Amino acid sequence: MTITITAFERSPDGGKGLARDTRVRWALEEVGQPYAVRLVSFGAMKEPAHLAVHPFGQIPTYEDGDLTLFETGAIVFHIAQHKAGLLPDDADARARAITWMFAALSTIEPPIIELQTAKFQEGDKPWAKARMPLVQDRIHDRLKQLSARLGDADWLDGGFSAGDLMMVSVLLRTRPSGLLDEYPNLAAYVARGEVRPAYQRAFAAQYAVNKPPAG
Ligand code: GTB
Repeated sequence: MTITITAFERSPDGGKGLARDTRVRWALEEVGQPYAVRLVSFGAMKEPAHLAVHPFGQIPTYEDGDLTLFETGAIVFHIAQHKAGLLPDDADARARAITWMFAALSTIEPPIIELQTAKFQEGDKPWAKARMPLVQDRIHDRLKQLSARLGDADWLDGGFSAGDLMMVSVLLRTRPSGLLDEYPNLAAYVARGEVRPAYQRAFAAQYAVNKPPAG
């Protein structure tokens, strides 16, 4: 049975790999699982056929036979649970890696998304400029704490895991803002994730779809 994920027909980021299908592609590449991609337009995402797969009309989704999943946390966790390579065998280490997945999604990602919302959806509001430092401070608080925890380690808890895959994916979203450059160990951590062959393959696959038209 072929595993099929969904992705933007054309990502607004022009191939920077910031849309969330990249983290699912990366997980599939890490475990050596081939997959197919169904591209969906913004319009099609809100149509009944896609809403039946994703109740919120978003990408990515994951289909494997009768199993349909949405939410990247659930998808990456499912892949990591069923294929070797993303979670340690030791039960405690496994639980800690899963904890980092949750930390990435529920503690680090929200303020990062808030910054993007403040810039792109609320940037023209009269209060936008005054609010921006607050939004940036909330990201700095979290990045400072994460940077202190990572220290000079390569990965968050021993070897590379699904926790790192998710954390690097989330941190990558700060790149356009330049915020990450203020934390050299986090910037190096993200770079270590990006040079992994599995990430490179995932990035190349989404870039092939989303790269800006030539000329
Ligand atoms: N919590 C869900 C998950 O983790 O799966 C969030 C899914 C989600 O936000 N999907 C976005 C989507 O489908 C795409 S990734 N949006 C369309 C909609 O809601 O109508 C978010 C995203 C979009 C674009 C960029 N970009 O251009 O840089 C980056 C990230």
